[in-house]
Amino acid sequence: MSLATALSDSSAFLAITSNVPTSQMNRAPFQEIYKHNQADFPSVIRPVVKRAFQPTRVDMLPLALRQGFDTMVTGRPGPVNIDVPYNVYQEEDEVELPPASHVFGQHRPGASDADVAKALDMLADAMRPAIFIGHGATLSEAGPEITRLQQTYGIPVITSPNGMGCVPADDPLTLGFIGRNGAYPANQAGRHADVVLTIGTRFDDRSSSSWYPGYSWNFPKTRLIHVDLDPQELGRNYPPTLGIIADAKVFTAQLLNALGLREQRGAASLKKQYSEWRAEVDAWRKEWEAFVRPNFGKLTTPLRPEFVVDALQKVLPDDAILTCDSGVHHNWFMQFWRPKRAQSMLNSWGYSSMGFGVCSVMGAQLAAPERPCISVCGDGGFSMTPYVVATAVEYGLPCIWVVWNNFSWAAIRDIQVGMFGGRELGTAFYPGGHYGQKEGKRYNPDFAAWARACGADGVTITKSEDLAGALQQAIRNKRPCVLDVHVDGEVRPPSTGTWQLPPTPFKEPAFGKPWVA
Ligand SMILES: Cc1ncc(C[n+]2csc(CCOP(=O)(O)OP(=O)(O)O)c2C)c(N)n1
Ligand SMILES: [Mg+2]
Repeated sequence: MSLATALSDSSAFLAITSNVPTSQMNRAPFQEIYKHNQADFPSVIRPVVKRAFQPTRVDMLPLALRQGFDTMVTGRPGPVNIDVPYNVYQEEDEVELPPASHVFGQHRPGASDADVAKALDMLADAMRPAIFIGHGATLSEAGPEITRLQQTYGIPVITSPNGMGCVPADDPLTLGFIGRNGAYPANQAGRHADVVLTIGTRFDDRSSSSWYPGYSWNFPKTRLIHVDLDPQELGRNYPPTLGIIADAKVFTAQLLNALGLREQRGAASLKKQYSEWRAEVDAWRKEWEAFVRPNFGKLTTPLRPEFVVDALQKVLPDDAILTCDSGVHHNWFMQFWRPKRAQSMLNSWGYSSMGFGVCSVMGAQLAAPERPCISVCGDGGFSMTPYVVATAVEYGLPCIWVVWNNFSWAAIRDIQVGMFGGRELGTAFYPGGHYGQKEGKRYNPDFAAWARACGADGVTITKSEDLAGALQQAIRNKRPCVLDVHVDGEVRPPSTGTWQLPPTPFKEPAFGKPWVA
């Protein structure tokens, strides 16, 4: 599961696994997978790693380690497995270490001059350009260059959740996420743009309204410049007008350079050329704000989702790291969270693995001991991996879990309710199961009591007024803490695009409507 998550989210992750002693291979000892090949664990995980290595002798280790590390970090990063038989850990040999890797810090391919010139021509011809950035932009640390492109030329930027934080959260040209759970101005800009420059994105179903024309995008009528380090991603879902295999940071710097030279040579200002478009985008942004903002301040029991997002936004310092789990709580954060720094909102995007947000907060805290690290996770996800609290206590990690407790697997319940005329089955938690449902009572373990049993702090929050103070106190305490926040599961995120699990029908957006170019 963690390897699949790492593969789909391009995480350099070395998994050292262990296998049976070589002398026992094919004898079916304890824990050997042997049906088709001896010690065959690498075959089990092959689909979810960039490469699996199985050094069966000590003298094979240096090369396997060197190749494993190189594979993990080169090109598009990803997980690598080194599977080590038990005896290899203990045996000795005279080995020759290969020379230091030539890979680190190098291999950042740029675009050809001809392609940079083509991209520049397309932007110069555009009246309604938009930039769409994803995880590739984050991993290559292209934020400063993309921000310069955004601000110098006045181009709106749409961000996938893993691209958020690369551009300034408070810039009016930072439009947020696109697709069903995106922000209205992002979908409007996506479907009305005449040229889209996309950097390190995949156009998956969630960031494209399941590819239905006019909901988020209008390719191929909209011309597309698609930049990615991974050739497999170019043209997967939309054929680009111009496809460029390059590192996000290197390419953006090349483009900035070319654009700067063009204006130095006396070309008309592109920022001015795009000014009408910016006014349109700004009007959409204001329309959206006027629609959503009133719900942010409502004091309710249980709490309204928007209130929770807003309270975290107000209380958490700019350097906080948020790790999100999978579920409807994540949809609310995709739509409304505005991370202030790159890599400060960590998501399981491609695989959407429940438990990721619950556990990854400890990794974040280990990597950034001085920064507040907060997991926003569902009651369902937290129930899958509650042992994390004990681990955090053991290692003295002051992580905070905001358990978004809506007493259900709400993401799944919402699909059922939407598709089956308001009915649900097995997706909300009641004392006595279905019989309890009739009485209207809800069930969940007492998560705050569990935290205290582990030696952490635990607070239950049922009133809006109590959330900000409890969160501030938890940050001050610098101790692991669970805030069990009771959130209203009947308030659903307003869709601004669409999404479909074929063959079930898709829904029209709750706010705004499609526009086919
Ligand atoms: C490991 C895993 N199992 C199942 C799913 C499918 N799934 C996605 S969201 C969800 C429900 C999540 O419930 P909860 O954690 O309470 O979050 P909520 O949607 O209520 O905010 C499920 C079962 C998944 N993404 N990952
Ligand atoms: Mg839930």
